[in-house]
Amino acid sequence: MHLDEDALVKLARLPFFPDTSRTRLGTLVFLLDPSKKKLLLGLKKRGGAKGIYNAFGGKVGDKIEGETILDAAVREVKEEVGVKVEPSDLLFRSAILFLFPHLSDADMFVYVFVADKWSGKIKESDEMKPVWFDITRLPYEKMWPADRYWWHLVFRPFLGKVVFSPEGGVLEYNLTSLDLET
Ligand code: 6OG
Repeated sequence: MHLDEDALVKLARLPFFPDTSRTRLGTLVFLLDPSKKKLLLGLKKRGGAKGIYNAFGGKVGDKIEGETILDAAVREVKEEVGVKVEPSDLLFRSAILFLFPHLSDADMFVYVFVADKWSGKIKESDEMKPVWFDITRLPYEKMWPADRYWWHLVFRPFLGKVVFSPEGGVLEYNLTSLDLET
């Protein structure tokens, strides 16, 4: 199911949609090959998450004030891996609240999308080295520590909450199915 911006905003009625004055909004886009057996992840080349594989994305409104969630997702995929995804080809799947209670400015509410269509050629950027992985063999030891609990659910919509410890481990997590038809 494809969701427009209105539908994304309706998520605000869910139980733990965060206070956006304190919590940044982010995006993550999983690119899936046409056989749906391989997933493209990017190896982060710089910043705090250097050496970590992740889907493509970033903070909403970080570079362009007032941009929408979908615009931000499209922009980050282009910047990080060089391809153009049409907003209508972004399949909204899940939303996850990442909480860092020991830090004052790190909480993020991330909208997760899957796309299996794009135009242009996948290429490495200054920020990310793209690598295809068999979806049954993702490099969990080099991913964010909570990813192993939730990533496979991106094909079944859910609302997630993950609380991280000061040491970077997962203190607790909670995943609730999302009924996107309502
Ligand atoms: P910057 O704009 O700060 O990164 N992101 C996470 N991704 C995963 N898989 N797990 C997390 O657990 C994450 N926290 C943030 C969302 C923002 C990007 O990083 C993602 C954005 O795509 C804590 O470089």
